[in-house]
Amino acid sequence: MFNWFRRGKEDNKNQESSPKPEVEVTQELESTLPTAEVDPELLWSVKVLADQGRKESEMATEELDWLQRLRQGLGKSRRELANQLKGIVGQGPLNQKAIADIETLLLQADVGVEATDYIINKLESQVREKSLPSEEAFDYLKTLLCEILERPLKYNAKKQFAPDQNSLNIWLMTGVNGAGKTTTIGKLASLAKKSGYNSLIVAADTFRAAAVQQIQVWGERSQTPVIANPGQNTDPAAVVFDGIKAAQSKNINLLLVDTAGRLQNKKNLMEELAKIRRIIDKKAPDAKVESLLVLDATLGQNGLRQAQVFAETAQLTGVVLTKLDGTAKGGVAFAVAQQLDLPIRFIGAGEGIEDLRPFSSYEFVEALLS
Ligand SMILES: Nc1nc2c(ncn2[C@@H]2O[C@H](COP(=O)(O)OP(=O)(O)O)[C@@H](O)[C@H]2O)c(=O)[nH]1
Ligand SMILES: [Mg+2]
Repeated sequence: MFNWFRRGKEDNKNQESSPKPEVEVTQELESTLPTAEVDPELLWSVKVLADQGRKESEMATEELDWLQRLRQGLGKSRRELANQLKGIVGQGPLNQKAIADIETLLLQADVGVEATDYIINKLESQVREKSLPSEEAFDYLKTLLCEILERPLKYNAKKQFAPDQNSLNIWLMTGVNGAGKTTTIGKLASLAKKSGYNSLIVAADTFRAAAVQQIQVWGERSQTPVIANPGQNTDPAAVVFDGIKAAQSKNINLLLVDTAGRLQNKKNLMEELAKIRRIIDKKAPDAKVESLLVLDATLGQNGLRQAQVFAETAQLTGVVLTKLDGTAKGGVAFAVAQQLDLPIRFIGAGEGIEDLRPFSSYEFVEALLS
């Protein structure tokens, strides 16, 4: 079965921001295979999982594949950020000039003013206390970046993000058109199925007939039933109502709700979301509701500005960051955590059904900076 839940030591250590002690597991792998045959990307993936306390025997191929894809996907961001950072930090113990250069670099990488200020202040006070040799400085920087990503979790009850097995979970996907809501629902449905959940998709983006067809295709791909209303421009809240009724009668764990994202008609959109929310609160008062903002990473800070509209009205509980493959704006993840104060729950790095995974700040920072 697919491992949605993160196991072992990471369950306890997940929220600690300091990098985990390194385990010599990679040597184990190296010793079993001739060096020439070991793919460095695979070795990196094994090491990232091992550093989180995972045993090699517990590592699923899917996870190792995903980590490699994540690292490749973040390649552009890494080349922009990591290589230059290493260049600056590698010049010797951190000094004022280096810190100023780091600041410029972080701002260029869409990390955002607030998150950058936080990092720079921390670096400055650390340097005032003691000398920070290159390697130590780089590790400290990684720790700070993890800290930023994990901070929204401190007052956000659920640290491990998976559907509650004992109740109905309703996950609303919100966000502007083109952000990747429908695609994310398809990927989530597939992940849920592999993890043993019973899920149902609700086609509540009823504005365009094509949107309903698109989600039906994802329903077929993920072998997940789709509740939709025939006809165009029907009431999205009514479809959600049908979805809740179906979920309650069919013992469904997870209801994935696709919604419309027309920002041009902001008032209607927000009223629509509010109405969906009222139906849920009334018809499924015991359900665990998550309102996830789907955000296109390629838009960087601009996407964040659009998202403010949803943050104001959609009672958001988390973020799904999509399209991390092939963008140099991976740094926006830090701006999301810092500015929206929301935990990132999943990341998408590709258009395929397998290209979505639960978010791990440690893995993200490693993939971005190693
Ligand atoms: N490269 C890439 N494309 C994505 C990703 N997620 C979604 N897309 C593409 O983005 C486009 C818009 O996605 P869609 O799910 O229709 O967005 P929606 O309007 O928010 O429902 C589609 O062409 C998707 O294939 C991703 O993680 N990576
Ligand atoms: Mg859509």
